[in-house]
Amino acid sequence: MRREAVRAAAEAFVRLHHHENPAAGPPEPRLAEVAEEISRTGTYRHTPEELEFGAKVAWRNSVRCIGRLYWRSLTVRDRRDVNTAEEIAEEAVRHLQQSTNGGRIRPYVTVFAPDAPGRPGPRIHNAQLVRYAGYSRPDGSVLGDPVSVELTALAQGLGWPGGPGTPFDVLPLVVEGCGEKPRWFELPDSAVLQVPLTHPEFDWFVQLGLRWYAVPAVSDMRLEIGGVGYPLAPFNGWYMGTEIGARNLADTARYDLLPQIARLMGLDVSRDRSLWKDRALVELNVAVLHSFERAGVAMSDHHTEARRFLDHVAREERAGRQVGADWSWIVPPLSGAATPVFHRYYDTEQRFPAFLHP
Ligand code: HEM
Ligand code: NRG
Repeated sequence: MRREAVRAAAEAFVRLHHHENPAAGPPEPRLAEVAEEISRTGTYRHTPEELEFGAKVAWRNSVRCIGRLYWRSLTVRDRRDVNTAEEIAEEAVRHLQQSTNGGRIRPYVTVFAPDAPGRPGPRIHNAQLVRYAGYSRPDGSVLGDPVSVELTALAQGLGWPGGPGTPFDVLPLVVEGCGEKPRWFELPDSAVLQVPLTHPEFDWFVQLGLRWYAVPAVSDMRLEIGGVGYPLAPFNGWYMGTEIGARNLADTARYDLLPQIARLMGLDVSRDRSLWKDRALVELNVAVLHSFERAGVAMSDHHTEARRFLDHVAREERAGRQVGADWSWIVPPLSGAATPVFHRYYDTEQRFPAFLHP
């Protein structure tokens, strides 16, 4: 970012922070301090209060996120002074352990060193802290999660020997410290809570051997606050069931399980009109919600989360703020029109601070 752009973004952010937090006093003294630091160094250091406020507002501004009602409850782990791959991996493990909280998942973000002029911050190459490997086979098929084929090959190229060879092998973290080469780190079992999937009525379901991890922790988005970029700021909340049941396990480009489940249900898979895909989808989603509940792991359903989102929009409007939202991401991939978020349109403007795809 050019110095002029940093200055403008910093000013807008400092003003927003003081506007929403009157206890911080008038913005002028801080504006002068930040302007001086930018002139001298090309960037500036956020106070811990600014970092916490900036991360919360970045969540609040995430137009694709239906879970924003609780944006104030985000816990911000300030790890801006952590730079080496070893320490980053340790902190990522602690992030998972603390946010998992035995199944009572809490929203967390860990913020690592920012990009500075001539000195890019650290990176984790994984899209999420926990994901399953996807091994390409010679016949072109994939063992595991096809979305992870690239990362799996990268880890193997760095010397990762591979997991036990199940469809659900947890990937190692591939960490690139500031100015270091990428290295891999195995996640300890104590950091990866997983839920085996069962169905409340179909006894055969357990034999599919399906499972999913408890905590979605996105690690490939850049946190942008007031002209400062944090390339590594993994965040998590809890899952909405459809993310797993209607996408990860169902998409043809992912685990593609609908044909197998429909056959086990005894449905006619030779005709689209039997609605075998729809019926299998519903039962897979029933299994996901049932299994997480039984395991005591936090998860919401799409009807509840959609209602909460509209509560959030109403609450924000009462506070004088417009909520940006991307309809195609907010509407759940199952029973869209049976949820209230389907039946309206949204302001689509991207506001800052923000989580962005690099
Ligand atoms: C996206 C739910 C917490 C930031 C999403 C999506 C869902 C969701 C369903 C769409 C995902 C997809 O279709 O692939 C939730 C729930 C939460 C939660 C139930 C529970 C607390 C958070 C937190 C943050 C966050 C804590 C950040 C601090 C985002 C962002 C995206 C997103 C940036 C877009 C991801 C992308 O572009 O790939 N969320 N979320 N969410 N959420 Fe949330
Ligand atoms: N759909 C992805 C996860 C994306 C983020 N979803 C959340 N975020 N719930 C998947 O793994 O299925 N969160 O921070 O809670």
